[in-house]
Amino acid sequence: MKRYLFGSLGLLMLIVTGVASAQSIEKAIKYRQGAFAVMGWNFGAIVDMIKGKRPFDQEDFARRAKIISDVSLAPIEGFLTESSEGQTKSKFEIWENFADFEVKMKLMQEAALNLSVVSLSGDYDASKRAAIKLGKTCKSCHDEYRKK
Ligand code: ASC
Repeated sequence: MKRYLFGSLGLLMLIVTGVASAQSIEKAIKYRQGAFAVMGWNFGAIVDMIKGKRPFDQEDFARRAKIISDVSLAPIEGFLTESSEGQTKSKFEIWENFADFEVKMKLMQEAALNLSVVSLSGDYDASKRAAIKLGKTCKSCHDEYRKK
């Protein structure tokens, strides 16, 4: 009877821990996706400005670039545990090549900071170049580590 009771308790604890870690993985996925959504929202507006689909407004451009730069520091934390299952486009390869993933994330952060600084100058051409550079760092990670 005792053995049965402790056996069941152990199983229950395993299930509870399993559900808890599944919940924290789900939260981590939502956290990084939220950060990318903020970055994508603002970069989309910046891309529209450099494509002439929206008037170039230096102040608005710089404000958005600063948001992207600040938020670019966030998503890496959402990748700390292996989480390529579930509602995510993240490939398992991220965790197989985590050092490379971190380097790519850093290059993106640097390009975002550069865009933020350059956009303060009001130099449209330099801002455009900096935005294209940032877009390339987004793409290099997506090509390798994001499911289609
Ligand atoms: C965006 C966005 C991305 C990047 C990428 C750049 O606006 O949402 O993921 O730019 O398309 O290559």
